[in-house]
Amino acid sequence: MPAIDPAHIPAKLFPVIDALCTTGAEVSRIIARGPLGQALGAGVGENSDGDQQKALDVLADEMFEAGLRGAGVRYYASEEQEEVLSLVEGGTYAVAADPLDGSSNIDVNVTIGTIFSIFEAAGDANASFLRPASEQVAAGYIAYGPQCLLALTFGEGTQLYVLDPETGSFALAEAKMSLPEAAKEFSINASNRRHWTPPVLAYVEENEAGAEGAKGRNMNFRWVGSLVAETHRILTRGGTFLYPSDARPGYESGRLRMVYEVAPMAFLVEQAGGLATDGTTPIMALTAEKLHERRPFVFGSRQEVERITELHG
Ligand code: AFP
Repeated sequence: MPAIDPAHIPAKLFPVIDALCTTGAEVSRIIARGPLGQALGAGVGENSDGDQQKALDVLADEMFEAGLRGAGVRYYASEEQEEVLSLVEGGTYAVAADPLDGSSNIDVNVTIGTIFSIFEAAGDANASFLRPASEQVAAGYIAYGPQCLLALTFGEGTQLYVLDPETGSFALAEAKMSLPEAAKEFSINASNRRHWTPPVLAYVEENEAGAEGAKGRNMNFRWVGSLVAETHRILTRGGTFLYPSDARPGYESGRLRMVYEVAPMAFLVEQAGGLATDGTTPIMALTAEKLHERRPFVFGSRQEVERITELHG
């Protein structure tokens, strides 16, 4: 039995998506065993960007690399690896992934995930990924939460699948996700408030003023620290997410990686009717210049993202 219902997946891409789902289901089983298995949240070193790596970061990376190799993928770019890996000579696709996003949540049983972005392989390894976000042929995330979910786009809407524990296969739950235009919630790491730029501070202050302020309605605040969990909540019931640039050294372009996190999430969000920008410019119009480059990231419900763009002048 395939690891995902093939009905809504382009045939050419099916082996790659099936491999991602097979591996995602295995990762999900490992996560579900938690402390009964290995110490998944144990620190094991640092990646080339200086981020702390947990045991599950490394394990998931190895598992996705092996799965994608088996599916004939040409290039694999991972947030956990410094360079692009050449997997299968002559393969058609190049896959970028954050194999385990939200790793600070591993030990506390909060939703974590895998994010992936697929391009047709180009001339060389780096050129396959350093190109406009609009050239992605597919993108998705797997959320390891109360349910194991897959959100997936091929540029014709965003589909939602659920891993059925009875069959071990991802089954279609929603053929076309639709992100509500208005939002009642916003997400930003508020501990960085003193470092924010004036437009970001202005947006948050508008939300805080709620019904008594210019906005005229109350907004709730949420922050999980796991982009996959945050994106899934916003795709489901609307909201906004901001990881902007701020004044901390090293955060001139925010925290999130263009290739592994920002571009794929932007593709999914826009295909569900939302907007994704770096504060001013649509992410889908941007091109990564370096494999691990960061980008300020603002996405979510259309009206809110438009307001944030307006505040950026
Ligand atoms: P980790 O995987 O290192 O925990 O990073 C998660 C993440 O890339 C993204 O999922 C969160 O939205 C963001 O970082 C959280 O950043 P803060 O630590 O600044 O809250």
